[in-house]
Amino acid sequence: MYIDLRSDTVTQPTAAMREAMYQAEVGDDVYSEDPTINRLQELAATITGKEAALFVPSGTMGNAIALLTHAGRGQAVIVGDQSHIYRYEAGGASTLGGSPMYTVPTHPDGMLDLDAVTHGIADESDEHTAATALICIENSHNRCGGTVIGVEQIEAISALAHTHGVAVHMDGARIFNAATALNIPVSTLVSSVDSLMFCLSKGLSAPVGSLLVGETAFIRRARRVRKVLGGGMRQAGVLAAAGIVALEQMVERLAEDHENCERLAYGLADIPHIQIQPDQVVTNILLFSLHHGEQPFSDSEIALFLNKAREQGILLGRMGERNIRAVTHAGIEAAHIDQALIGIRQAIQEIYPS
Ligand code: TLP
Repeated sequence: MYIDLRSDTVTQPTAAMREAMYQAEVGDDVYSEDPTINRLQELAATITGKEAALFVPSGTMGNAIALLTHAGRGQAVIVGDQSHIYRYEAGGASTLGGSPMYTVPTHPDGMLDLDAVTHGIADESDEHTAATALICIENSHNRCGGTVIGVEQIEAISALAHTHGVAVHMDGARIFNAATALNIPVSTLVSSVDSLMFCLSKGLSAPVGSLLVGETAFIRRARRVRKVLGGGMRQAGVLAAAGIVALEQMVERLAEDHENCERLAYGLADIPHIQIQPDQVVTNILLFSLHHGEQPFSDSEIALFLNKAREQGILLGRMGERNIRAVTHAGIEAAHIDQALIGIRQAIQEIYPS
């Protein structure tokens, strides 16, 4: 059995989820007649403090629907240069929606550079530029290492956007991790954004599914875009049933994942050749890099390390040019972390015996 730290997407549905899926009452969701999906959507809207919600198959589709709904063809979207939307979603908004993406620098905590955003918002009167329709933010921030931005930072972006008649979408794939780290309700954290996508199938352990939330009129338009993308799923209440369990039973335990991630981070900081800032680790994701003296490990050395770690029973992933990512989640206990630390130390020792 591997200790799988590649992602929290590897989590398995719990026994309660499987039972709820088995028992789920279902209907045709394209007619809005699946009672379980309707219940999940109402629950999602309530928890996030938004008017309405839409169940979608994946986080990627949820973000694509949001961008296509907010920004029409030829209208621009401002995204962080480190954002999942820009880096890992195959250019959805531009490919499918004809919206150019303008990138702005991302600070180490995942916050967008506000000056760059201000300059990035197009001057309406200039016919050379595409009008800006949307700004996207991400919380927690994956590629920054699970970092979190707080209410005031989000409000600063929203205020700037709204002054210019621009909407704000939050990629909150792991918004419950962010809210847990800040110890505030999700609804408070997202109150100033126009739309939010969050995932059920990461730390919350559901097998499939994400939700897009926002105003009723926005969600009505988003339903049509979901249809265009083939995301109208008929009797998908079997999936929504697991999502309801995820929201009702799996949020509180996220704090354990954060503790385990911190434990891993401080343990890694003690291992030769590893560079990590353990005090920057606030949720369930950490990044570290490998160095030999002043020299960072080359690509092939990183690949060798990942193979050696695998031989030790530990699965890790790469993120960015030089970083290795570890993600904690349900099923990973403190004892697994201690075992992983021994294995990682051994893997490095095999490459550079001390
Ligand atoms: N992220 C995955 C990979 O794609 C990198 C992971 O293992 O972390 N937003 C954010 C911030 C995400 O981290 C992800 C998934 C998504 C959106 C997309 O969600 P899915 O995988 O459901 O399409």
